[in-house]
Amino acid sequence: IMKKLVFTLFVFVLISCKNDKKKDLKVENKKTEAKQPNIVIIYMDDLGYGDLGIYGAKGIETPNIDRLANGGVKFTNGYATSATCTPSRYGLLTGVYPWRNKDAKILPGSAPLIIDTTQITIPKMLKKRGYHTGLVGKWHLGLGTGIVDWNKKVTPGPNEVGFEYTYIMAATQDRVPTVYIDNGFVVNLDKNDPIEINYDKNFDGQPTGKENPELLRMDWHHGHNGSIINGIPRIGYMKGGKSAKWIDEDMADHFLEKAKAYVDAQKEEPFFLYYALQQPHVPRTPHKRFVGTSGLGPRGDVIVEADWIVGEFVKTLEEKGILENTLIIISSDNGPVLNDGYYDDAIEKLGNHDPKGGLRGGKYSLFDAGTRVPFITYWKGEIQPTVSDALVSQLDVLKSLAALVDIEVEETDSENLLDAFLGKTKKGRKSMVIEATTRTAFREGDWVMIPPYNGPLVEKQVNIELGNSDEYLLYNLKSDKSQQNNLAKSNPKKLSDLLFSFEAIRGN
Ligand code: NG6
Ligand code: CA
Repeated sequence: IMKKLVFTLFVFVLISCKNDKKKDLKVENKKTEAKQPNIVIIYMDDLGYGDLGIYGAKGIETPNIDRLANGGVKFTNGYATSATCTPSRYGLLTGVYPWRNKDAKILPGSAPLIIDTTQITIPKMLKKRGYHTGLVGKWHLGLGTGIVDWNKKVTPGPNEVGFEYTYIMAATQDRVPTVYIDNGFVVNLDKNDPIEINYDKNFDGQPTGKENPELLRMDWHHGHNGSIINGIPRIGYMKGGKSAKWIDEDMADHFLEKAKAYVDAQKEEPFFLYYALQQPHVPRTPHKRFVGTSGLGPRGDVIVEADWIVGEFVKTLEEKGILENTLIIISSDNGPVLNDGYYDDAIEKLGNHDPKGGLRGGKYSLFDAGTRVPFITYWKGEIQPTVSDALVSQLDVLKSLAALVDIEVEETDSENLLDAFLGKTKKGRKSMVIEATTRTAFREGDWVMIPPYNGPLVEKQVNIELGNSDEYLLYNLKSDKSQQNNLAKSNPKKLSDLLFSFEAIRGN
């Protein structure tokens, strides 16, 4: 009897263990299923570390983005990979340092695609996990393979590196062609008025900013004296395509409409949307609803406009009942610039606002304001609000999203910082290389080291300190946020430590 009893007990224990395991497995499965939120990256253009209310802006109100930051993680050490647009976007989407790609420099509107179509990208990776992938807004990573015929399907482009739906501007608001491109096709193009683009010389008889100042409603300060479109002189020359040209003031609303429609169209699958806003890049052309809303002139007004756009977009997610199931990441491609080539009162009306948020430098600079940018993650109900000083780079979005949706990706420069992005830890990466116009520097912990570079101390036209110097620069960003005290001489040990780690990555 005893033997029988022990045996029954044994069988009972075995069965209940098995059941428990089954239960665990179920929970596991559920967990993986649940971890497929929609993912939206809202990427601003030239928005400085200090340009949002939540980051200390003065005279610019950004209640909608502030609300997301207050309900999510506001990073104080969040970085773009580069101090200009193309390289930063390359780093964000591929997880690869842009200085590894010699073509990752500010591109003309006619440049070929610089992402290899065999390379891993965020949308490609998410597609493998069943996501639908969309892109609305600024591209600036090149299109085609050399000479683009804008009157035919423009390819390869974003659709060939992972995006299933794309509605873009090719490069920047100040570069031709000034048209929208819908999945490779120029929108509203009249076949009888074909588009021609040239970045070297003008087309006969076409007015330019240089030769026809009487036709301008916005004056150029430097560069930007090519074709005149909507009274604004641009970089490069464009002929034809009259019916396809965008209206600058409507661009924000236009992209918003497309972004909302994209979200609306997504029914079954989770989606990834890369929503790349054009503000506050030049030319700054707020819709008339926003003119004068900041008191800082067009630069402030377009930031207010962008904030409104973000609010409307989030409202759409709310109305569709999917805000709780959407991870939103907001950041900027590089630091701020005031006069980036047009007279638009950005300097005159600045008041006591500091777009750099107390940092040194700006767009184009190796000093911190070049690459340290607003960085916010928000996921209603999932992320507990916090301010995080974790060191995070846009490079890390790729690997972290891979971890979120539970997919293996090949090694890149990206690190899995998912817990930091979800506000669960304040531990970020240990170090990273930063880049500005092909020059590189190195941050490790609170320290940053900038090697010597030839070149002007200040880029006069934009009035920004570039970080060039004939000696090594070493700063402790914790005690010296504005990089005033060069400690290279007084702390040679730190300098050589950083140099050693830097060279190990940079390989020179
Ligand atoms: C520069 C432009 C600047 C801006 C920048 C790209 C001149 C003189 N300056 O060459 O206005 O367009 O390129 O900005 O042309 S970015 O944010 O896309 O990198
Ligand atoms: Ca930019």
